[in-house]
Amino acid sequence: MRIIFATHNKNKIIEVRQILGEVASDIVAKSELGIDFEPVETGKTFADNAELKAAGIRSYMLAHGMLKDDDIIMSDDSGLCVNYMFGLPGIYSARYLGEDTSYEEKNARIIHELRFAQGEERAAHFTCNICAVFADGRVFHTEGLFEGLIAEEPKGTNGFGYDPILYLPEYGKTSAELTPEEKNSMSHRGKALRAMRDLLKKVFEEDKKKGINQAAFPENKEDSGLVRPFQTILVVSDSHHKDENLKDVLSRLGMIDFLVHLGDAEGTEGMIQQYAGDGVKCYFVQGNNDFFNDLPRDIVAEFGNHKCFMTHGHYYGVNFDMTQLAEEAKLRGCDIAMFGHTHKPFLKVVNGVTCINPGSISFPRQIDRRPSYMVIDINEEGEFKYHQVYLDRK
Ligand code: ITT
Repeated sequence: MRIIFATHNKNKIIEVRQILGEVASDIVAKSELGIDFEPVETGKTFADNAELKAAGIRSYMLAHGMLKDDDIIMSDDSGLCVNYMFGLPGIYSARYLGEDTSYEEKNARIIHELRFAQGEERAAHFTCNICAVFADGRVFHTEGLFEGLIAEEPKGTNGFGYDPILYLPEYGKTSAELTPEEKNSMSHRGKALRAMRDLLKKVFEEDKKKGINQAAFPENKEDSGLVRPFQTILVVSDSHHKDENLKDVLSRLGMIDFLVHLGDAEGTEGMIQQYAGDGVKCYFVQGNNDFFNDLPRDIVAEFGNHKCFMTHGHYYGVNFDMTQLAEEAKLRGCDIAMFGHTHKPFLKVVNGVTCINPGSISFPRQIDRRPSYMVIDINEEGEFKYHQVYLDRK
């Protein structure tokens, strides 16, 4: 089993090896595998960002044929949260006052911001969230805190970043005055890593009991007997800012070439693109709930032998029937019309145009209320094979 840790920070890798060495013999930094892909941290929490990094690297490895069946991609996101500053700099710790500003300046500014704060008002903590994404798509998180007070002045030269200003009253020292061993034994990252070590031990034991073999992950297997289609399109719609199911589908589906989102992503298009991975061409159209963006109302694109008209559907009366939609598709020379909006799966040829709705991946409205999506396999001849898929949950 191999752990790939998504970091540039050499000190982190040393600490990770010390703590997770018990559960994994092979721990490498992503750069050691030559991965220079940098997922963008657009999340609103440490957990979001840690997961974006790990899931992004997993997608990259999958797309580049680098992912082994029993790999675990891990990343962390950490930062300093100052109560008096409403939790800032928090997830913006590295970017606080600008990425190129020195930590002398950042630390001096925080001390200045707290010039009227006394005693407990100076409370602050480092947070570290660690995310492990398994090759088979499972995701686990652990979190650790390292609490103290913002010092009156920076002290100490060990550590890095904000260490000189986190004062630990019970030791009478700042974090930068601790030895590396002392800091690791009580730090946020040390705690989160030890919690991850214990969690992984449990997961491996459970897997053993259930007979799950980490190496039984079929999507990479050349000899699995599965014939991979020439190209694959994942078609989804109406996620409405609730992306858990879509994330799950993306991580389990393995390699896809295109992702079509037929509207009402409600602002998470960037996250979805990251989850899909760099190599996946994503198409997003504007839904009736997509405000403040410049997504196109309709898209026409060719896949295989087909020309597809993609639209949300509210401009073409799809709640009533598909004739207007089919007419518009024909006018644009398309033989396939993809739409969303109704939250109900649909596949029917209407006036010579194949009209497709994958249903909603998050808020289904058909009778059984199961979230759904569609996978279209394209063979070497450019022919389509449609798979309407339902998730076994509400
Ligand atoms: P990677 O993202 O490449 O792993 P990074 O150093 O940017 O490296 P984080 O995003 O986890 O790591 O941390 C963001 C910032 O939070 C970091 O640049 C520091 O300013 C601060 N920080 C996190 N942990 C810290 C610690 O133990 N001591 C001091 N500052 C810390």
